[in-house]
Amino acid sequence: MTATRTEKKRKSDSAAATQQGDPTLNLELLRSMLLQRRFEERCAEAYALGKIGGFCHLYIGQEAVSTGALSMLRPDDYVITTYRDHGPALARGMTPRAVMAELFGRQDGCARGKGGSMHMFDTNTNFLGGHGIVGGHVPIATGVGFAIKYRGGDQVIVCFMGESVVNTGAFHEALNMAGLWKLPCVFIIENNRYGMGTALERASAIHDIYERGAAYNMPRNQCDGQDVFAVRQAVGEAVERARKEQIPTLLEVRTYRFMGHSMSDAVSGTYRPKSELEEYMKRDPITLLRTHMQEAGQLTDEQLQKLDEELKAIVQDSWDFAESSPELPVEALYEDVYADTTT
Ligand SMILES: Cc1ncc(C[n+]2csc(CCOP(=O)(O)OP(=O)(O)O)c2C)c(N)n1
Ligand SMILES: [Mg+2]
Repeated sequence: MTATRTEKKRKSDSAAATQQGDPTLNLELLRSMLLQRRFEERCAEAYALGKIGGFCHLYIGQEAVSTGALSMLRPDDYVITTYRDHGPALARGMTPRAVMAELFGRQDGCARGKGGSMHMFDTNTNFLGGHGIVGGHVPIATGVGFAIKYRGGDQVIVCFMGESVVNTGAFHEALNMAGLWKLPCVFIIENNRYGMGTALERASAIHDIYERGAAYNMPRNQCDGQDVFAVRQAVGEAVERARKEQIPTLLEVRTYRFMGHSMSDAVSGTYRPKSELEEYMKRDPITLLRTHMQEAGQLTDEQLQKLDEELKAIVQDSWDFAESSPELPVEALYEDVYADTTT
């Protein structure tokens, strides 16, 4: 790492440290992360019971990325992500009911149950999906960045992606255009070390993948994705640059998924040593924040238990809501295929 980059990282770390004293903010962050965790634990259960069908990729272990990043946005900003989208959808403020009903394939889901796990969408929160094609959504993010600039707005778009995305052609085209045209995009690589069962080192010629930003003349940075404060700091800088100067950023956030790639593979898998998983689980983002708050006297055991019970009840409510929501009739298959642009 060059001196400039080391300096940049240190700046991020120290500024992040100064933010850690706000108990109200910390409680909000904890709440957001714990909601995602409790929600997805029940998703795994519902999947095993056959209530959720199709693909289902859990976000467990990565919650500090969604919560940290999206806590730096305004409501009128935009968010787009991959199929690993339940966590970001909840962190953006989509209701657990709309997300769970979508997972259950029911008509009160955000996409009327037609999209399922990989396709959370919500116009109220400017959450633009939930995309199943690896790399396919990155050009959309660039397009949204272009639209913002064309209309003279000061919003930004945050685009999450896995680290495997950086080896797709769409990534290069989209980042080149964003860099060339100076679009207000914050590209966040959630580097959880694996693309399905393939380790980053077996797939990418370089391993500090934020360096790829150099090819697009883009500011770039790397931060610890298990530390919600570090994510907030790094994303905050990128968002400000995008909003005020319309300069895009490539940010690599180092994280880890605690579950398998999707519900179809085992928790650990044969592609990664159990000891590695255990080592990363010691840096559970929720435990890190919770411990920080407890040590700072910002959270008692009773408060934590109360919060946890409240969130479990919210998730149970979303499950009950999803179960009671009807399935669409078969004829509805032909609806929502084309947009009516005549009205
Ligand atoms: C174009 C394309 N190729 C292959 C796949 C199959 N596929 C689904 S997820 C995935 C791995 C992606 O890994 P990464 O980008 O690191 O994201 P993560 O799953 O780790 O969040 C692959 C290869 C796909 N969905 N799209
Ligand atoms: Mg990955």
